[in-house]
Amino acid sequence: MANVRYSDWSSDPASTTQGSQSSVERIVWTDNDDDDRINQKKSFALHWCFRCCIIGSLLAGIGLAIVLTFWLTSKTAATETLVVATSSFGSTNSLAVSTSVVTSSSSLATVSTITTTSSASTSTSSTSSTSSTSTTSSTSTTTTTPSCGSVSNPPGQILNLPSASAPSTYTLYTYGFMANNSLATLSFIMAGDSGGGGNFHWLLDQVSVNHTNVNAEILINGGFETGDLNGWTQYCNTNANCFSTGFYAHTVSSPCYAGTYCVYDGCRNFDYLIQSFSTVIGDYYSISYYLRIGNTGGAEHIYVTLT
Ligand SMILES: [Ca+2]
Repeated sequence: MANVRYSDWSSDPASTTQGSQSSVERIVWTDNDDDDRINQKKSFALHWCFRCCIIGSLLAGIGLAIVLTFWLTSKTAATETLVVATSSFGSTNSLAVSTSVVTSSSSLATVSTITTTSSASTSTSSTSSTSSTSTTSSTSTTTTTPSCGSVSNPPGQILNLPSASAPSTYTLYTYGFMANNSLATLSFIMAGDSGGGGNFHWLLDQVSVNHTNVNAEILINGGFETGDLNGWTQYCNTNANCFSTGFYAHTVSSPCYAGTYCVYDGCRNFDYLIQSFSTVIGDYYSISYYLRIGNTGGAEHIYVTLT
């Protein structure tokens, strides 16, 4: 059986046997080499498939990690914005704005909008506080309305001058004092023509109160240059008390001591021209004024008082 099988390959049994054996061995070796190559190729392919799977899995994992990181980061930032906006304002409007931040990806632009709202509310509060502090000083002045008609020895006289002693040209009168109150009142109480014609009258100009500690004039319209009695208060300046319109104290333009205007008073009875002013207790003040009568021979009388 063995010779038949080997005769197919050689006529010399011996050599054939030996040669057949080497051929078989070669065939076996050839088959083994093919198998080895196939196995090597298979293992090589499997090796690379395995490596590709690992690399692909790693890349997919990295990509997934990056996507998850971005997603979680944007969600955290939006949540933080919501918390900040709600705690700062606590109003319904702010809550609506911050909710849109969560659904929107552009959280930075929305944050700037919230900042603008905050500054607006701050300026509103500062405006209201400013207006609340604007109402402060108001000085209450207590004045007593004098009785009209005849006047005799009023309090606080610094001048008591009947017509017999009155100058017919402008004469300077002065009076100095130290303040013992925070308010003082200078009054000119004048009576003119007792007959009511206004022929006999007083002329008054350049009234001044100087705060000598600071050398400052504190009277308003002491020279009457406004052309009226602005800054002064009048009493008893009525037709019934002064006989007729135009006889109680009012400004005229001639004859004046200085400037354009001065005061004329020809009231039949006494009328009052008063100005109050603030004083510093313990400080010194100097009162001065120019005075004369219009015509001699009448029954004029004037009291100047400081109260
Ligand atoms: Ca004047």
